Amino acid sequence: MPETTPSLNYRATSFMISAARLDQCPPPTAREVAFAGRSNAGKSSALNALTGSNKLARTSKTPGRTQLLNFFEVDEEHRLVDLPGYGYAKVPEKMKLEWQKHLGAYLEQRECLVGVVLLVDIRHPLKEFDQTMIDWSVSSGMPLHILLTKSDKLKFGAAKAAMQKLRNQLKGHEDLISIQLFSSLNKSGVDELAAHLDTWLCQEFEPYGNTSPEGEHYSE
Ligand SMILES: Nc1nc2c(ncn2[C@@H]2O[C@H](COP(=O)(O)OP(=O)(O)OP(=O)(O)O)[C@@H](O)[C@H]2O)c(=O)[nH]1
Ligand SMILES: [Mg+2]
Repeated sequence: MPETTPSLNYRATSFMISAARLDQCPPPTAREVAFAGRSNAGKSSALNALTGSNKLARTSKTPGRTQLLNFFEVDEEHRLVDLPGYGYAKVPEKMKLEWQKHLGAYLEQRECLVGVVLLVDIRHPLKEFDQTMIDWSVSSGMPLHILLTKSDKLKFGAAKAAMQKLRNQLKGHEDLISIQLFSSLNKSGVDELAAHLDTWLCQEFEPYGNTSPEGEHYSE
């Protein structure tokens, strides 16, 4: 981390509000980083590990637990957002489409969003949703930080190899997309994540302007 980057106290994070739609999100008066990923990838657990709480964000063995956009305030000027998990098979199709619509609207229209943490279970790398997020990051210029979660499920060598393989797949996008190992269970990778968030959240504010993950401009 550059010496000039201030560090935020993620342990002071508190829950703000849940939103089902973009128009229910809090006013865009603070810089925001969103945590995205397939259902059950470990988004809520990672937020809890980062903030040193075991109940700030609700986690569950039942995929699809987080169905709303949950906003957390690190301080008045910095927020974290737990996004609904993508791809939970048992959710009715109509509900899935609703989620995708709201998720897409948030990602493409939220002007205070400065980066997205994409959580990927290290044992199931780059499913369709992950690839869509990567393509969107590249086409829109939105920085992406990939957490290979549940790294405790693999031996260290295998986890490193999985990270290297992903690095090779994303070669050429190093300026925009970074990758690290992460485990909420044994808290490994938490400091690296915090340092990365600091560089995003504490940078000069440049409003983000906007294409959807599908690369299309949003219109209502
Ligand atoms: N072993 C291990 N299990 C984890 C880790 N992170 C999360 N889990 C488990 O994975 C399951 C899902 O975790 P959540 O944090 O609720 O996942 P999520 O991405 O928020 O899921 P949705 O809200 O459904 O999208 C829970 O049973 C967690 O205990 C990890 O680093 N290691
Ligand atoms: Mg969750």
